[in-house]
Amino acid sequence: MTEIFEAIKRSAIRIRYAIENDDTGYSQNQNSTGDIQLKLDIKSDMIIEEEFSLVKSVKELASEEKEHVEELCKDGKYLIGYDPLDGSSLADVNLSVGSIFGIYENDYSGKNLKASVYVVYGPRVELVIGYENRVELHRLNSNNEFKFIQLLNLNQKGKLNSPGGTQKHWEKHHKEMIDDIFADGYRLRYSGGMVPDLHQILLKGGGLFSYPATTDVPKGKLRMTFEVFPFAQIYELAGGSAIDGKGRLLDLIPEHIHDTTPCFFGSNEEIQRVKTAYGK
Ligand code: AHM
Ligand code: MG
Repeated sequence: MTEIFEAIKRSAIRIRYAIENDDTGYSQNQNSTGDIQLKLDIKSDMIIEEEFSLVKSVKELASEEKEHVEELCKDGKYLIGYDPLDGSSLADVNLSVGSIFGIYENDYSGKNLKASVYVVYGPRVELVIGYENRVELHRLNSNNEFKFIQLLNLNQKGKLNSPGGTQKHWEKHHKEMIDDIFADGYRLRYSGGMVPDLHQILLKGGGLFSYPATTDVPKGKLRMTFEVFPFAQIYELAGGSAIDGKGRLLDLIPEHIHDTTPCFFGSNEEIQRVKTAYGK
């Protein structure tokens, strides 16, 4: 596992350089979700593939930017599901973006997720690892080395609310729940990038991030393999919860690597509110 974390760190340093120096415009290509890819999406994907191709324990890659899985080392043990540059359309307005990695064994189901990592490219570059029983925060220093900073844990209840999805398409029970949360004094924090939004909630001790099913997108927007499962594991290991409205996100099994799901990540009190609202 250490050599996988090291490959992610090397990728992150190269991606950071590309974000700072490359063109933030669109390419001519579409990804399998139908999004037009940015040149930075393609470059970040290529960097990650290059770095993982040096790691013998990596059997296969599944990328948000690739239609099909890609076999690397046939005797490898791990499958990596990753989003090379999540929130990439925020790079041209200089907001934070991120990379997300799930390290799986056998298949891309939540229960076979062994470790999760994300990187936030913001004013500073930070890397969070969820592995075994803990969540670690690392930060890139001026020598281009990631240094361990601290363990991360969520409080039982937080103060921040990040409600995703187009509001005019929210279901009635979802809107009522979000209104209730704000009526209790929670503050709005939503940048449009799940990496910085979930990172903020994690570092500030708690709150709720939601990307629900909506009338226009009934299965939600965020993808299980590359985005949802890694954050679900990190939130659970930090002492919080992650559900789809009914049950635990990590109990889901995608039929296809690009499958999406409604998702809620947060500290336990806020997730209890979601269960109550969705149980109605
Ligand atoms: P992307 O993988 O195409 O960048 O999309 C994922 C992003 C998440 O980071 C973010 O939470 C969500 O899309 C925002 O969607 P919306 O613009 O609907 O709020
Ligand atoms: Mg994404």
